Amino acid sequence: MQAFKEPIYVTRPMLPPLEEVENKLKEIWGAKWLTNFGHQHQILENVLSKRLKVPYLSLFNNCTTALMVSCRALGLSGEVITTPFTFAATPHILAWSNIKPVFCDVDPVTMNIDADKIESMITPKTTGILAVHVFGTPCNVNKIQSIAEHYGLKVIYDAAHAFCVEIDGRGIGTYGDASAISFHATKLYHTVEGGAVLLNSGELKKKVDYMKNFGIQDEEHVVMAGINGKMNEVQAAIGLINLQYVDQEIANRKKLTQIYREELDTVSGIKLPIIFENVKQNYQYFVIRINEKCYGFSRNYVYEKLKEYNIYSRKYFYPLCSDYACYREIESANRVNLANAVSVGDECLSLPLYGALDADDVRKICAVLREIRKGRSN
Ligand code: T4K
Repeated sequence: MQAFKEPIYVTRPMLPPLEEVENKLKEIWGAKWLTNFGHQHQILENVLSKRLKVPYLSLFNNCTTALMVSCRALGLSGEVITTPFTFAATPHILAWSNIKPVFCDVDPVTMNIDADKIESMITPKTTGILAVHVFGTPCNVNKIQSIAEHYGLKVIYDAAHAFCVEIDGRGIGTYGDASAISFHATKLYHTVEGGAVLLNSGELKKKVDYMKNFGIQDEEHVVMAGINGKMNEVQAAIGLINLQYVDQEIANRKKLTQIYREELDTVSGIKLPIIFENVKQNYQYFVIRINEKCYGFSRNYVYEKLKEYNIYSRKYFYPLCSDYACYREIESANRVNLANAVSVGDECLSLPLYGALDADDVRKICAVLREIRKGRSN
């Protein structure tokens, strides 16, 4: 089979018509207001809170700052229980606040933190749980909530991947004390770089808003120590434009996901992502798991082999965060206690998925995956 002429990346950003961006820029130029809670920012904050079905939303310059500020606003310290199967930002935001990340194994099905293992990791120093809705699949939110209530812990969700995800019609951002979402260019919905904190409490929203603006209340009052986490007007404007196109983007991805499912359903050794009937998915990623024994080749082999066809899949999330040099000495980073995370990290492969991807290209990627398998020895 011939390689693709042009590289096929794991994702491509949604790009709205350039004239619309130019028009918005003209509006911003006219207003001479480029950042610090301008008109675009105000509108986006309002529309997004409705769209994501959350009572309060605070825009940020990215999801990492949104997580850091959430962590500070909720007063986390000491130890926080988290997952090793995530992007670097998750444990890093703890480390940057002098909080020790405590790595808990994941559930082998959802690939999210295993709620049944959290309790055994709680110590007198534990102040919270930082769980990730990895690839947009919701965590076991009810179990996590009951553990948190029982032990007096705070819950933050890293909802970076979970734009518009709902459980039984309820916005994913309404679970826990705070959730942070990413609007990075590689995400389904983006503001180039950006993010938001999603909240149930108006008091907390006020605190988060101060914290992302140096703790400034007004010209003469700085009420707490803060940083600069603000989203600017150009980012917010791109966000407003992209909102008009995001439903189409989701619909396109849904179609492509169905093609992947049909084409790969019967390929032995390839496990498809699980579907939960009560969850509204966003089709952010399409992540398969490759079982070396049944498929005949390892995930790493497939990843390299796909490159020969000009297909750039990604090993999200390998290596595990617990294997990073900065964390591997932590007791909980011992791989013996993270068996599910280790296999998930070794088997997952994110295949290309974005709205502008051609359906025939998806069929060809699947054909390549079938072709690679044919080369096995058994
Ligand atoms: N928590 C979790 C669970 C996360 O996954 C993330 C971010 C965060 C927190 C933090 O969110 P932010 O602070 O970033 O808002 C990418 C993203 O940079 C990162 O935001 C994302 N997770 C992570 C999963 O993916 P890389 O290192 O894979 O990005 P990169 O530059 O290799 O891009 C991937 C592919 O996307 C490229 O091969 C081609 C394509 N691409 C990328 C960019 C930036 C484009 O076509 N155009 C572009 O402009 O991290």
